[in-house]
Amino acid sequence: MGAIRFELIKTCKQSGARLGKLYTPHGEIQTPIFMPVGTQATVKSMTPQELKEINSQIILSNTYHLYMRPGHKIVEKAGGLHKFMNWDRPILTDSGGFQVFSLGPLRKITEEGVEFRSHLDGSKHFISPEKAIEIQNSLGADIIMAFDECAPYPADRDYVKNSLERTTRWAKRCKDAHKNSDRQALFGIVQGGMYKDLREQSAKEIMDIGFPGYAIGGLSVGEPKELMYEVLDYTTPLLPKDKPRYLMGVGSPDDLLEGVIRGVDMFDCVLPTRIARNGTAMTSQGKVVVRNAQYAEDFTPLDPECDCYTCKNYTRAYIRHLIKANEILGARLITYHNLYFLLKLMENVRNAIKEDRLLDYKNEFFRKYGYTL
Ligand code: PRF
Ligand code: ZN
Repeated sequence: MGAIRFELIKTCKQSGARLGKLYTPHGEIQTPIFMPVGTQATVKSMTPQELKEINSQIILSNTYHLYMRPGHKIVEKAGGLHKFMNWDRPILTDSGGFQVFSLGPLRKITEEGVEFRSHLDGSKHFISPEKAIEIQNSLGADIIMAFDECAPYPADRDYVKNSLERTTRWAKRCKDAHKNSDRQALFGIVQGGMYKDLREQSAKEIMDIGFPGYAIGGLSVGEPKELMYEVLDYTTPLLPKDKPRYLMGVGSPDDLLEGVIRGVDMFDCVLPTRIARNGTAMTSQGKVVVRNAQYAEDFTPLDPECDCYTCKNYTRAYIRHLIKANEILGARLITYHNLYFLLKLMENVRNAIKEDRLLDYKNEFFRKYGYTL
């Protein structure tokens, strides 16, 4: 018995998008879904109670950060990540591969794994595929990720080919090291950069190893949006229809719509929470940089079409004041709204798929929203 079961409910006749249900040890997830990011075992500024209020079904956390601080052994002692952070719904942990590679000059990649210096105190550490799984087994998330290498963009073919082949060998080692496959589903990650034949090679190799779900990594790494859509156009059809598909690190409203239409079921991104903290809201009319002077006397809500707690009770002028004064409530109120906005968008997307009208919904959304984010 595996840890999860995926049910493909239907495919939208107009767009090809998928509607599904993912059953996990901590409950069901309606897909397509957006996963708020809680890097340090907290979705910045949001209590689990608030996350539930806005219907977050699953959140993501990070192996690398929790390994460095407070340490996976402490989280394990607490009874696992769910208990530690008081979140009883599903959690997915990313493997740390991507985060470690983001450290730039602080890291060295070998066949064995990645050596790096801590972003906190400069101390030396080593993460191998086996270690990434050991840490994720201690954290106890419902879905865990293979340890991969995300090639930078741009990167030449030889580099990308070597890196995807190492990612395949690491994926096999991750599967062999995984101890809790009855409680935690390990997803494989397809790499291959922007090269069609390399995406095909990676998808085949990762699928040959066999996983209960597949992620598409190596996208949204600085390439033009059109190129990402093109890679998705040929990559998602390579993946099995009966398993969930997760596009890693993607979460602007337009990318969510374009991804869903290309057959993606799961997304995560720091974008809504990150831009909230510097005073930017995602709204039905595009992004509103509420920090700007033009909103100083604007006594309307962040998004007039939104019915979240923030929009029902506070004005742009007030939230702008909070942000300018560096008051933490400002970041909290925008974070709450931005996550509500994306989760609501995904709910609307699921309803549109049900009724075979996702392309109509997308066109209507873009007409109002513009293409600003
Ligand atoms: N691999 C992993 N995590 C990721 C990515 C990846 O390629 C990306 C790429 N956008 C985001 N997060 N393990
Ligand atoms: Zn709102």
